[in-house]
Amino acid sequence: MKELKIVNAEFFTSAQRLNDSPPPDKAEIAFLGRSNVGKSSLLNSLTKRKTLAKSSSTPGKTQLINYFDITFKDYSQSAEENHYARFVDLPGFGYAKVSKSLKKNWHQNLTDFLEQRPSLQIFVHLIDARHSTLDIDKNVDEFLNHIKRGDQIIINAFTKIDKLKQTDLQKLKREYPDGIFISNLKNKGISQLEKKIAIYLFGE
Ligand SMILES: Nc1nc2c(ncn2[C@@H]2O[C@H](COP(=O)(O)OP(=O)(O)OP(=O)(O)O)[C@@H](O)[C@H]2O)c(=O)[nH]1
Ligand SMILES: [Mg+2]
Repeated sequence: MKELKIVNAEFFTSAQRLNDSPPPDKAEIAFLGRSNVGKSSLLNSLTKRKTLAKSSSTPGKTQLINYFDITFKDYSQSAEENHYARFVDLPGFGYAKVSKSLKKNWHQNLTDFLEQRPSLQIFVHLIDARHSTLDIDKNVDEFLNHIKRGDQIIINAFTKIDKLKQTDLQKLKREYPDGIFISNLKNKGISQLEKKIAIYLFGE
């Protein structure tokens, strides 16, 4: 049984769209979801680097496709083998304070990227645990299930569970038995997500 942990994370590069993205030469994990849901914060939690991805209480903080090089170390082996992947922090869906044409442009860039990037292996769809039934998230889920290739998986990550009552959290967990339940504030669900990503990419 492998014991994979993230041991290093570095900013690699930013892109505006698929066309100016770096060569797809590593397995990639995309973090997507509504603006302000906690995508950049989750990336920082996973990598234990508080300021690696820029997070902000103002929605619309992440405006580019940001690539981060991630190193996993396998502690189960005496040789301590390394594995490599790339995290992709994406702009949020549904950010209202930009012009209509810019919004349309972003949307096109995002959907093209999600649909056509050959190296994408995992979609981590972040959903605010307090608002788990919004139309926009249903649309994202439908879209992802529609475009998903055989070699890809979708992980539903419910964020900000520290703001949820225990009874509501238990209900949500029953509703989504395969979900991951995250608090970046309280460091909950992070190692579970790390493990799920590592097992999918590099095996048990
Ligand atoms: N209470 C609580 N707040 C959180 C959590 N995760 C993120 N936040 C806060 O939510 C706000 C948005 O976080 P970001 O990580 O910037 O969200 P984002 O999804 O990257 O946002 P955009 O880049 O604008 O799309 C920040 O003020 C964070 O501190 C969490 O688990 N619990
Ligand atoms: Mg962000």
